[in-house]
Amino acid sequence: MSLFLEASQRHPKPENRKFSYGTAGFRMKADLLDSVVFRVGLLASLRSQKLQGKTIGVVITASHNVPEDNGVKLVDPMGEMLEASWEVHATSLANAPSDEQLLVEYENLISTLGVNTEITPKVVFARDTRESGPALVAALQDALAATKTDFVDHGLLTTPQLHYLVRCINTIDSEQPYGEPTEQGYYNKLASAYRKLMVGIPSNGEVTVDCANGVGAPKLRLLAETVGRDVFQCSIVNDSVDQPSKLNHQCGADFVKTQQRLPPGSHVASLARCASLDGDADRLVYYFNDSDGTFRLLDGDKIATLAASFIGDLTKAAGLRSLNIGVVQTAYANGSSTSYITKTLALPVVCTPTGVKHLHHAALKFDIGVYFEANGHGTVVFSNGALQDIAEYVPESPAQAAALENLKALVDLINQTVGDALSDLLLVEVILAHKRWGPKEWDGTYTDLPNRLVRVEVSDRTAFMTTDAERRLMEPVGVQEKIDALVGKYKQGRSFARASGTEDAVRVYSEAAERGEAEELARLVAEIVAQY
Ligand code: G16
Repeated sequence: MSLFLEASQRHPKPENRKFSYGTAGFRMKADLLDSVVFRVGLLASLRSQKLQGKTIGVVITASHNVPEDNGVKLVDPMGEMLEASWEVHATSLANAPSDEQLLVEYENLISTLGVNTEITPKVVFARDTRESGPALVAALQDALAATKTDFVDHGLLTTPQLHYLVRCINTIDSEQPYGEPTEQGYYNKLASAYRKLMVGIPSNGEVTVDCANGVGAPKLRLLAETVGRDVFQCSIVNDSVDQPSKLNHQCGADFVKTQQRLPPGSHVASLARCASLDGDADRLVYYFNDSDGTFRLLDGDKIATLAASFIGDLTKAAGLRSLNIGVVQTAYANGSSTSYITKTLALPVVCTPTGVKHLHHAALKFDIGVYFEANGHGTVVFSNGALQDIAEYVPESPAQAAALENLKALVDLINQTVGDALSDLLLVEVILAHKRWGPKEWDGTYTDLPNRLVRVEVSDRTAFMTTDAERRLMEPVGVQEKIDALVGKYKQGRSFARASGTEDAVRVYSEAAERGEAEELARLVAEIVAQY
């Protein structure tokens, strides 16, 4: 074990720091992450051995966060987020105070989890464009070398591309291979599905895509080339990946969603479709300027409703009426979207805590589960039963056959492992083209209640404990009662506060019947929160 200790000594844990595996892995200032990434590498290797040598993924990214931050998360064999029960192991390894204690923790995990250390572990990894990425990759490689892990460095990829690769690698010899395990294989799969869905459908013209100056820019360019300009035209903006300080700065999906305005410097005609990705291209929001110059946001809720209604229509048209479709949202979902789904689309809605890991699992309970966070992170998952029904169904008419072919192509177009901005972009483009809708028609499906999301800095965000899918605070004691008293004063008022799992802050969300009231409610709840 001297190899282990020697390697660990090169990655000392900062003193007096407590790390925890949050909404999307570990995320913080990049200069605090070296030991954490090293230890995540150790856990990735153990997880692979525990799962009989299946390939585990590691992504080094801080997604929507500021350029100085970075993060690391693990990807399970089917391309899903790390199983929740292993998050505590990640946290305990990350917090072992010394190299010797780290070794003790590591060996404890081997024995308590019954890990067979004879198995050669396999790990693949990738990173986003942050300046701190290469040094953190070196820390990860150190751990993988110390544990004699077979690994492949995939360099720069979007987070969902790495999820895709992990699933492809682990299913290559199975009955349901997910695809070719290469980056080009990813583009080919999406492009071929998109082209099938666009046969005979006039293209909707150009979409402008703000890539947050992140990894999504070069990857979208490659995807667009593979799809072909005859069916997919996009204008890529905010693509300065060579200037790391510009990442997510005044642009990107998080900026547009929270500021509810165009990225400064945008020059787009009214009613032109615009979209923004985030720093690792796992979130997507759409928006446009109305003819009177008003900014209109088409966020994750609008993408979910668009996808759910289209898939619902398609399954019916194909004759697959028995497939149950459901939508999964979080507390951030606009109240109008939830009413629209339940009343107009007549589909069930489930609410989970924030974090794709929670939504994904809830979505798997439906035959077809559509899950999106309002911030634009989401996808659609098809159960094995649904996939089988779609594969085996014998259409009874040419119309059913055509709908069935489209449904099959849709299954391939959607990255079912995790929310994927590039795949979701093509999905939205296909649906709008099929419906012959511009952004205004899409926006007109329902009207969002005015809302506001505020970030509040507090001395200790861990003091904020929630219940009821994060809609109510249990601690600090008494805060929820104060929020309730305020909310009661506003027509259609709703507000909640929860600690962020990716930033050192508490988020406050509010909505109300009038814009001014939603703003005021958010400000007053933020004032309450800031006192703690
Ligand atoms: C991550 C998670 C999302 C979550 C977001 C914000 O997104 O993957 O599920 O909505 O963080 O989480 P929180 O409010 O806890 O900070 P991303 O795009 O940053 O990876």
